[in-house]
Amino acid sequence: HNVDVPFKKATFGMGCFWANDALYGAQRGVLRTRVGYSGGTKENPAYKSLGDHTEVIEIDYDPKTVNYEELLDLFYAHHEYGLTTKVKRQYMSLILYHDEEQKLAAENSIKSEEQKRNTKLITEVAPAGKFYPAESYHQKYRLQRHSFLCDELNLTPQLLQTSHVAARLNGYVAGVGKPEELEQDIIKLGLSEKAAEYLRIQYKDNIGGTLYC
Ligand code: MHO
Repeated sequence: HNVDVPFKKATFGMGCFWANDALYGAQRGVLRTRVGYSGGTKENPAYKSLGDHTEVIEIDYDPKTVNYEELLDLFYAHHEYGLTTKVKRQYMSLILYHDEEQKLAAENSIKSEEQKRNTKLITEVAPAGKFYPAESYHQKYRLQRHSFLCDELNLTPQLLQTSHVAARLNGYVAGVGKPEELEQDIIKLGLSEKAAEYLRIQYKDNIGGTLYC
């Protein structure tokens, strides 16, 4: 479940976090993901009482394998409600940066996206503050629809937020990721033949489909 390499964090709000958990989980260089609430001031928010927080995904990534700019490209390519129409804070377009380098990259990316699209974006940029993990049933939401896989992996509530293999599989069951990386992961993650076969079928069924609910 664990991959022990140096990592950086990235935090994004881009609509319902179920989709984004799957989107990022199966990307090259993404080690772990978890969804939660951040960007606001309310203490101990919950799904039913978010206050001024936003649904965000927190990504642990290996900067040697994927860079922040690539994660930003995905950010702009996958917004549930688009990038120009204002939505409620729960689903707002939000980049929470973890250092000055990310801040600069985020600000530059907005400028260049605005030029490319010839329109103003609603995306906001702010420093990453306290992150409140969402309730367990929101973590790896797509994967949790497949109890066979969750049982195979012995997933616990803790592992839903920290497991490398859970992050990857949560993407693959939703049809995200490249087929050759799926095959590499099946070997690297040591999946059983039965789990591998199951995963391939889910992946094929969902590839190219919408990630949103
Ligand atoms: N459309 C989903 C959104 C869930 S999400 C975690 C629902 O209404 O349940 O915001």
